[in-house]
Amino acid sequence: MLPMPKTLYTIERHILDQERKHPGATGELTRLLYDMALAGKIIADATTRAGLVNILGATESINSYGETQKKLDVFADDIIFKMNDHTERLCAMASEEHEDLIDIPTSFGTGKYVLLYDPLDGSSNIDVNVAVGTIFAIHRKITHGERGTLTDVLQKGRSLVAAGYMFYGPSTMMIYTTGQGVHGFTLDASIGEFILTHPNIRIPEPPLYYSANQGYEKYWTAGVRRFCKWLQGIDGEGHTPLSQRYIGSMIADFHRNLIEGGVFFYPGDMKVPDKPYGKLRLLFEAQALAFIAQQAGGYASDGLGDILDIQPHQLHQRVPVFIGNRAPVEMAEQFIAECDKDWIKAYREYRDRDPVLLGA
Ligand code: AMP
Ligand code: P6P
Repeated sequence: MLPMPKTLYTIERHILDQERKHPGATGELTRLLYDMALAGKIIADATTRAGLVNILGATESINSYGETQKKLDVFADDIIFKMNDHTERLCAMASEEHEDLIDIPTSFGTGKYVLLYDPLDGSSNIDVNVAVGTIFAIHRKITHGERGTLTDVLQKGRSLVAAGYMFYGPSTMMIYTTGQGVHGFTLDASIGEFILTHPNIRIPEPPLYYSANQGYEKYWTAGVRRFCKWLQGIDGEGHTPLSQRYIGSMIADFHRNLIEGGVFFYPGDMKVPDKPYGKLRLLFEAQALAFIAQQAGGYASDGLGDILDIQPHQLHQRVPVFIGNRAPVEMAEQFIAECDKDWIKAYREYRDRDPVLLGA
């Protein structure tokens, strides 16, 4: 039994204390956040036991990106759906693992929120026991029908009500924001509670790390290559190099830079000229982490501007990501503006398309 923590301030109490700042609140958002914490506990338990109960490995199914679905991400996706499909707090859901909008079953009523989630980000690392995570974002319903539509989902990150992630690492953590700062909780499995361990997280200065897959450097644009050299103190005024750390699980890489100071980037490139947008997903990964970074005093950019200001045009839209301390992210924007005119033109044509509201 671990020694009793000095303050037994659970995530449920923290969420409830935040609600008290909103006198007209009905408690719906509070209970939605509770449900996400519970889903995190269930997924954490399955993740730690995955190797024992043979839910490691891949299913036969392929997700909407053509990626083989790992059994654990199917399990995680199912847990989050079943946690939320009947609560009458949501008008729709959207998951990285589902091609289309997920409707609330007609047997249940609907509510005023939309939940977007990546049930198990970094799942390609599961079989090698590397930390993975769940990412979620919550928007308010903005259409007037009873059921949610794509219009309710394709909202700018600037409109988010809440966002967070569960991090299944040596400890299981849940980090979330509702626009009142960023707060981190560590699961005490002996009592089954997330305990406040990281109140009011602020990204420390100066940045110490950079995280990027330099195996792709040959495909990077000139501006991104110069940015990476700048981070190493090679290009520019030769400042102290940042240490390179790359796990290949975005939550793990992002979390280190949130706590220690640093920048993560997964840029767009010109390897495939009509796909200049990189790999990461705007609605299921980038918006939530951009909201968290902003609330922690950092910044997230697609290389041109704030990710929170991007108007999504499709559910599975991709986005280049530079996220962490504001100064290095702004340096990336500067190098790209100076060196990457062709890429900028190609990416803008993709990013600034009109929203596809089929099924709206
Ligand atoms: P509700 O009717 O309980 O869903 O809350 C209405 C609004 O009050 C929400 O959309 C938030 O803007 C705010 N709010 C309610 N509960 C919380 C909470 N636990 N943390 C932060 N904001 C909250
Ligand atoms: P690469 C995991 O598959 C993921 O979506 C993110 O968690 C991670 O940052 C990225 O892909 C890793 O991609 O191309 O470096 O293996």
